[in-house]
Amino acid sequence: MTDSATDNRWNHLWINARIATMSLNGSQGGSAYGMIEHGAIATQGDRIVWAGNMSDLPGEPAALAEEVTDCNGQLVTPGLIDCHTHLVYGGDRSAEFEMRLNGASYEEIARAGGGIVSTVKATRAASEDELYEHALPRLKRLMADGVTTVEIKSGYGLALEHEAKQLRVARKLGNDFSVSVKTTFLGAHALPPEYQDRSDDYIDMVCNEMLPVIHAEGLADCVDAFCEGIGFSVAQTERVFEAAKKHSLPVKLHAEQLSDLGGSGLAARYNALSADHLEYLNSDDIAAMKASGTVAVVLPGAFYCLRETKLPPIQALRDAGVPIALATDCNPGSSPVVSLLLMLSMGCTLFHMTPEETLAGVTRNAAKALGIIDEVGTLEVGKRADLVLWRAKNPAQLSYLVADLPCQKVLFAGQPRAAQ
Ligand code: DI6
Ligand code: FE
Repeated sequence: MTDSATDNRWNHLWINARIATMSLNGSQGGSAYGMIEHGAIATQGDRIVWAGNMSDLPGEPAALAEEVTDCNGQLVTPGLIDCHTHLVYGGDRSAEFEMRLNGASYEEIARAGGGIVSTVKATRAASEDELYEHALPRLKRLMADGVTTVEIKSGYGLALEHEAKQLRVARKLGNDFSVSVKTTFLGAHALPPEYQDRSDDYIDMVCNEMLPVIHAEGLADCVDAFCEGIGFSVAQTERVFEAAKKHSLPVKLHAEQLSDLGGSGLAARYNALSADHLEYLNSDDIAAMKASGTVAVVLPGAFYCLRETKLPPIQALRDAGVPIALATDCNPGSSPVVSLLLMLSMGCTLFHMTPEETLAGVTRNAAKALGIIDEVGTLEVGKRADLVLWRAKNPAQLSYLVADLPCQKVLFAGQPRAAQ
């Protein structure tokens, strides 16, 4: 027995690991994946306190840490980060999916009360407890893929009471489970039926009535909007960004998903953390995003489900050096997806990203897209100890196997996570 008062050993030491630190791109002159081939990594409390080559360890593992895990040459990565989800919502849209495949048009479905408005109705009708129970299996499914941080947006309430309810559920999920939740206020997601033909009035309400209360209650870490023909204009989005700025909240944007309105350029002007979707992104806005450090978040689940044919400009983003992140966009309409590993596969197959780019897209660059790169996203001393041990040696297996790589162990904030 050791006396814990005098025990200055690390809490946990992982040895004989292939550590994909993700701290540098292979193409930036580091080793691919920031790999340490014969690595060890130590945690103390919720932090990483040592990471390096086995041969540089300052002693025998058993003498260095209370608990030692021998990884037998298997892969360790940062905990995965899903930086764009709409995980908390009511109802589902499977009937609408079926109607569409039986020939109904999107418009007919909308007239019959379907589409995004049907999710708004179901979300408004659901109690906080019901929303929580409904969201829980989706969160657990993400966690089963090694996700340790997830962003959750509002946007299906479209009225203060219901937007706040969605965000409270998101916060509660983060408090109740071994996962970090970042919340985003997306009041400007769609026009609620009671504001039909009065979109400017709705934006006034979002800026002057909803956002101040959401902010005062500490419910939002960030502000987002849907800048699109079927969403809100660039001018309306700018008003939302101005309101966010007044409250010192960072912004991000759904932009260039269905058409090129220049939302990404606006996002860059407001130093947005990210612009997301981007199939129709133009080269001027790519340059603007590079200059402002705005991350490009691509969403292959929505691309796939909508049978989009226009690819996001991955090569141009790559050439410009814009960091690219990858996320599920988990939502009941355009991306009923709850596997982040599936997005790695689709990122490679549909978007022609490399396996290293897709892994960076759900670690380092996803952390940048959430403004938390100083805290997570790479395996470096001082960062929170969120890491995953995989039943694999080669990191390409994360994207090669189609959503089918089991994680062997997950450490969240230094604590081993129980199987969900
Ligand atoms: N873009 C999308 O694809 C989703 N929201 C957004 O801004 C669609 C959401 C839905 O159909 O429920
Ligand atoms: Fe989205």
